[in-house]
Amino acid sequence: MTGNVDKIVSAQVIVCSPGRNFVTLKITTDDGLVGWGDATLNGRELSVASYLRDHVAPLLIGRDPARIEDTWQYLYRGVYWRRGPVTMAAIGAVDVALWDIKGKVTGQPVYQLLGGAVRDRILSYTHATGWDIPALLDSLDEKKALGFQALRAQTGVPGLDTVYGVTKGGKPYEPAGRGAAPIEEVWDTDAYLRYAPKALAAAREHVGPELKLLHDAHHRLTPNQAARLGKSLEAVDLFWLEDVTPAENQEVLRHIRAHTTVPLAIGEVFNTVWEFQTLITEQLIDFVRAAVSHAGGISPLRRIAALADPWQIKLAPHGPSDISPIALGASTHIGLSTPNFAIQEYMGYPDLTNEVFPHSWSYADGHLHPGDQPGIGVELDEALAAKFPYEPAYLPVARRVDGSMTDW
Ligand code: CS2
Ligand code: MG
Repeated sequence: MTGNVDKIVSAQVIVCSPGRNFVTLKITTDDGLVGWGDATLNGRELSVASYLRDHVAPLLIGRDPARIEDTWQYLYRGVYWRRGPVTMAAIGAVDVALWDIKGKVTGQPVYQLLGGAVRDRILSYTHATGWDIPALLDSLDEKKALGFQALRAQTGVPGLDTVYGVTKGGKPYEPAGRGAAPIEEVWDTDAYLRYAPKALAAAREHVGPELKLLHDAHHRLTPNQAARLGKSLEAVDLFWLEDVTPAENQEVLRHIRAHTTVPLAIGEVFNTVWEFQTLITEQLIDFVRAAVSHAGGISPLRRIAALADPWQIKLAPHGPSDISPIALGASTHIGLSTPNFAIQEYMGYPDLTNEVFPHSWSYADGHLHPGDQPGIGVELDEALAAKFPYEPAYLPVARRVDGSMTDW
C-alpha cells in the first residue's frame, strides 16, 4: 500500500485530437495518485466531455476512490435519466479511472484485482481491407505476416464509391472524417449481397482452413437478407458475422437464428446489460461486442460477461480506432482475467496516438497482453496532447441509391 488514499480531489476532462478526437478523464486523489479513463464517443465527443465536466466531476470531489462499485451505482441508479451512450461513456471513464487508482494503491495490475490471469495472452484480430478481391487477398497476407491468426475481411463493392471498412490505396481504415458535417455515402445492399459472398469465399480459399475469418455487415441488412447471407457463408466457416441487422430490433434475431448456424456477434453500440439480456438468454448471439468504455466500464462489462457465461456466449470487445489506448488497455485486463473472453478487436494505433498515450499493454504474434504495471498501465501525456486540440469530425452517413437515408 502506498498510503491512506481516501478522497478524490479533482476530476479533469481532456479533449485532444492526435490524428482523431479522444476524450480522457483524469481523476486525482489527495495522495497525488492519478487514474485515467476513456470517454470517447465518436462524433459526439463534446457531449460526453460536458456530461463529465458539468454533471459528474463535481459529484466525485471528496468521494472515496476505493468505492468503485458504489460510485458506479451512484452514477447509474442515482440518475433518473439513465442509460444511453453519453451517460454510459461518462460513467465508463469514471469506473476505469477508479480501477486504475485501485491498482496503483495496491501496486497490482488491474487483472490481478479481477481474480488474476486465466490465460497467458489474449487472442486479437485486426482488419484486412481491399478495394477488390486481389487487394483483399494482399491485405490478408500482409496482416498474417504481422502474426495475426484472426482477421476481419472487408472489400469494396462494384458500383459503389465508398464502402464501410474499406480504403483505397492500402491506407488504414478510419471512418471519422474531419469537418463540420458528416460525409454522405451511397449504399446499395443488393450490390453488397452479390459481391460479399464471393469475396469471403475467395478469402477462405486463399488463407486456408485455420485462420479465423470475420466479417462485419455493419447493421445494413433486413432479417431475411441476413438469414440468406448467413446461409450462403456457411462453407466459408466464419469465426463470426457481425451486426447483421440494425441493433434496435432484437426479435429479428430469432428468424435469422432459425435459418443459419453462422456465429453472430452483436453489441458494439449497446450500453448496458439490458440490451444483451434477451440476446443472451435466448442464445440469439455467440459473441458480445460491447466496449469497456461505451458499456459503462470494467465493472458492468464483467457483469455482462458473467450473464453470458452459462449460455456459452463469449465476450469479444469492440476495439476500433475510436476506443482510446486507455479503454483498449482496460479491455486487455478483462481479457486476461475473464474465462469466457474470446478475442479482442485491435486495429492498432498510429505512432502519434501511442506517443500521446504511453502504455504497458503490448501486441505480439497475434496476441495482446496488458503488461504488469500497477493499475491499467496507460497514461496521457498532457503536454503532448495539448498540441492537438479538438477538431470537429463525424462518422459518415449513408443514403440509398434513390437518395433516402439508411443505416451507416
Ligand atoms: C466497427 C467500427 O470495429 C468495428 O467493428 O463496426 O469500425 C465502428 O464503425 C466505429 O467504431 C464507429 O465509431
Ligand atoms: Mg463492428
